[in-house]
Amino acid sequence: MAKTKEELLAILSQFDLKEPVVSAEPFGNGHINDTLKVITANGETKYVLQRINHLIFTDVDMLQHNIYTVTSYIRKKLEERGETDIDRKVLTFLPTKDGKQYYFDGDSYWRVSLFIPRSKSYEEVTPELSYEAGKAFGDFQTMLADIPEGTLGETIPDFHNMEFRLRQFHEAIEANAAGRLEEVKELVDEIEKRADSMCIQERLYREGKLKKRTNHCDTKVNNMLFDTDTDEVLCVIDLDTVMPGFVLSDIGDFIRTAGNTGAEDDENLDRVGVNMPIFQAYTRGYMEKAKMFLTPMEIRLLPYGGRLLTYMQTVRFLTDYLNGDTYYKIHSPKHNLIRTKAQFKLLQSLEEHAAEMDEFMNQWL
Ligand code: ADP
Ligand code: GN1
Ligand code: MG
Repeated sequence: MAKTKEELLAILSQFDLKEPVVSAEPFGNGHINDTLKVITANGETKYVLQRINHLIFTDVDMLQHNIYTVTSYIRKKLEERGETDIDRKVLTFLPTKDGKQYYFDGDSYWRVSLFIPRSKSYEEVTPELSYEAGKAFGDFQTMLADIPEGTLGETIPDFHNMEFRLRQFHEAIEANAAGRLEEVKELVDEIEKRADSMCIQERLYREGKLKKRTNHCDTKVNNMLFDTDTDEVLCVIDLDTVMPGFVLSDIGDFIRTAGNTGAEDDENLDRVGVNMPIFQAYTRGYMEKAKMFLTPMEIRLLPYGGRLLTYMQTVRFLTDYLNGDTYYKIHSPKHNLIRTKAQFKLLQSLEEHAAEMDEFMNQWL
């Protein structure tokens, strides 16, 4: 439900803001939450206001507790390293006037963070920026590697569990709620063909050969802020899904988004394919920071991570299309189908480049 300017200002007045604000305007292009930038009387953007999608993040207490824990933990690590300008290197969430981590207005949940000045996010990166991003996401995992087990909850249970995503997919096929099954039969077959080979992580975990680590779980290229002056990475953002999971998530989603020569929802499939220099640069940066905690098996599996996350996203978009578009925000009636086709095309391209990508990993094995 859209809010009026007055309603948004009333929501903002619940938070312990340091400066008076005059408006909040749409910002970013996420598929789940609503993000707004908050502007002060002298026209400066000072805060970011977000409406949490509580149909998806059903335990808002856990969500905000996780985010508070993660940001405090990273802040402490940055202080120990003697870093300066820390308010631009980790998100700062502001409490409400009664000391809570979010505000509930009767139908929606809201949170406010400090806007990070002189920063920008990218939808596309160069190999240089990709290398910086790899280091930053690797460092993010490193900083959280010693967070005690059990500290962070699973904000969306089984979020990147491929077996679970396939179960949801099969339920959607069974129900055929929107009557769209016939239209997507070929895509369904392509997904089924690969199902078994895409559940390696869950099997290795059950066999005790793979452990869970703290992951960001949404390492889309636009979930990172770069310094507008130096193009160095400042800060990892969008922390809703930071939780224990399998390590391939955080390389996989970056390859899926930044390592694509087309867009996530490109209608021109000729544009979609893997961008090898972006993959190589990201992997180099990531390995520089993460090599010390990765096992040889995890290193070997990193290119598989790109295929897995692209496959998972194909399955998730198609599931939503079959269900009648109940999860992702869509901008046209067939948006989820368009997204599915573009992700599947990327998957095929990743499959074609699998041997070359595997070979690239040999330098660390
Ligand atoms: P979502 O993707 O769920 O909409 P994000 O938290 O990723 O939400 O924010 C959307 C966009 O807003 C980001 O890609 C980034 O460009 C910008 N942004 C978010 N938080 C900040 C912040 N604290 N400072 C500066 N820019 C921000
Ligand atoms: C969603 O909110 P956003 O756009 O960062 C989704 C991710 C998907 C992504 C696909 C909580 O992320 O898992 O990979 O869309 N987030 C959730 O673009 O489901
Ligand atoms: Mg985001």
